Amino acid sequence: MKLTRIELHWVRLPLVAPFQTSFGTEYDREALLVKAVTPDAVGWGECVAMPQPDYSAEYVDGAADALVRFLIPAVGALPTVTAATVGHALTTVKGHPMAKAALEIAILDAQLRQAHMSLAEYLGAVRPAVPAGVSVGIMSSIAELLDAVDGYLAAGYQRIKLKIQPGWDVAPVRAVREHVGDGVAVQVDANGAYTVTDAAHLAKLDPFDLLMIEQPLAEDDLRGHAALARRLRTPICLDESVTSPVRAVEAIESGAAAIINIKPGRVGGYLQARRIHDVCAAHGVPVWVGGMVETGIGRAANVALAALPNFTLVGDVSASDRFFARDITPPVVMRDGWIEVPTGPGIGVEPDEAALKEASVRSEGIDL
Ligand code: NPQ
Ligand code: MG
Repeated sequence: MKLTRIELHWVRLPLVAPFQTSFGTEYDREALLVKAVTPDAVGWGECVAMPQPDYSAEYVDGAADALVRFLIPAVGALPTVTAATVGHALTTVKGHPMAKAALEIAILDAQLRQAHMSLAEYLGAVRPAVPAGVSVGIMSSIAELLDAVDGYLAAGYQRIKLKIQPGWDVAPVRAVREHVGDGVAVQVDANGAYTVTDAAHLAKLDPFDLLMIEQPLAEDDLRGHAALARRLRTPICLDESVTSPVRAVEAIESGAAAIINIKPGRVGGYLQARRIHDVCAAHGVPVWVGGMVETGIGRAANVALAALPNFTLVGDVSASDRFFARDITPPVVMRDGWIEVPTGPGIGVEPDEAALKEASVRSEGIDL
């Protein structure tokens, strides 16, 4: 395949409600879309970096700069390109996994459209639909939280994830567990807001039968997570800490993680995400697909990934309307708590011209 042009599209979509986590409150989603053009097909990818380096070191304009100055020229220099060789061509550029992931999936989407194959089939999907889970932000009161949880359960979500931080943890979790009863799957995510000295406090979450506590400590603190795991009954899941297959094995073997959240952007792409899925399977560690408030482009691709065999836990795989009144693609929808795996070529969706135009902030094209 010959790449002839790459386009970057900056978009901004208003959120249906503010989304607060331990690192901040978001009112809209500013995202970066990558379009790969070949003589026979075009493909789309989404860079999941946020406007500021709050979740990880990457941020939208930094990712765009890395793409324009280093990543796009590196793949543009290849005489011919397939998705399976993109990762290797980009190894000389350190870091920037979200930027790399977006470029790789745009190229893979174009390649699969040309081959009339779905991303799900390419990756090795084994189920036609995946269960939908939802991430619930930090609220200003417990009453407001219980209302939000009720709404998501009524909509059909099969698992609730509560965002926590110091000052918003034991009381809201207790309130939700008492409100929903024993039968509902609940887990929490701290986005690294605690330190290992909070172990005794976090152990107070143990009575509430949580599926897991996600990323309680800092990204680089595997040793701390392993120490914390020895103090908690609630299993620890790592998100931000797991940046590669090697890191996944370290997390598992050190006792830092019993479960792993896989986000293709955080680990440098869907192919690397599959490798982490595979090493976790080999270690008997279950995984689930995380979410980064993706538009329909990234969301559809995540649904395909979630259909692989070792994605046995419910992911942050929600319908488009969890976040957006109007998505830039035909919306990802949930029916009876399930989301169908796209079967069309590539990621199975493309931007709606009018919706993309409405959300557009600016665009840039690079001819190769
Ligand atoms: C997580 N995601 O698992 C994150 C992080 C996160 C769905 O909880 C705008 C863009 C807001 C990306 C908030 C979920 C976000 C974001 C949180 C990502 O850690
Ligand atoms: Mg997380």
